[in-house]
Amino acid sequence: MHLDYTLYLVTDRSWLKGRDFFGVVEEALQGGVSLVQLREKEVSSRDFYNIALKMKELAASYNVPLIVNDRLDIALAVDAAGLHIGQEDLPIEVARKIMGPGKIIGYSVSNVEQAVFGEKHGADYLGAGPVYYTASKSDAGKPIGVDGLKLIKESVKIPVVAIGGVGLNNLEQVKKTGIAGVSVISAILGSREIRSAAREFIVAWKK
Ligand code: TZP
Ligand code: MG
Repeated sequence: MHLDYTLYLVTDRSWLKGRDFFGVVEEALQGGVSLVQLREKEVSSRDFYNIALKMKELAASYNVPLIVNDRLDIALAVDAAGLHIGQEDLPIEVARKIMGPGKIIGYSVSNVEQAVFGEKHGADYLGAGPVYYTASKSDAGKPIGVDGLKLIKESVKIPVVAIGGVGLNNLEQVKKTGIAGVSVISAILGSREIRSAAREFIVAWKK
């Protein structure tokens, strides 16, 4: 399955500040987000399932696929396009075996060794970072910088998406590394104008 990684929104409800979750994501979709990852760290399985089902339908109405963070069972239960896993989650080949060949598996990496490992074990794309400092993930680790991102990008053939502190202020530098797209939480969800924030990313990416 081919995915458009240009503007990959990762959800985080702590940025909502009272706004409606689906309303906010819909605005981001209207602004041009090309892929959505549902990332829930503190909900019950039932709630995760219900949210995922609704999010998948919402994204689908904009022709955007849904990727589920970490929870393979939820990804399968709602027939999401794929699953995103990190270094502490299920091994890629185990996830692949259960998900099947038709699903997308994304893998979080911070260095070349992990990137090469991920590609070798069947990941479809890599989320590389944190590129810059981020307040959105407490255990994100030390920023790898644009140089670290470039090394990762050059070490694999599969698409690489930059994550961590990516914003309009640094998009140009990040894009120069040849990556497939950017993965963003706060630069979109922390914005007061969600739709225009997303749109500005798309415009800047196309420049
Ligand atoms: N993984 C690495 S950094 C990060 C995740 C989930 C957080 C990205 O959030 P932001 O707000 O775009 O820096
Ligand atoms: Mg994880």
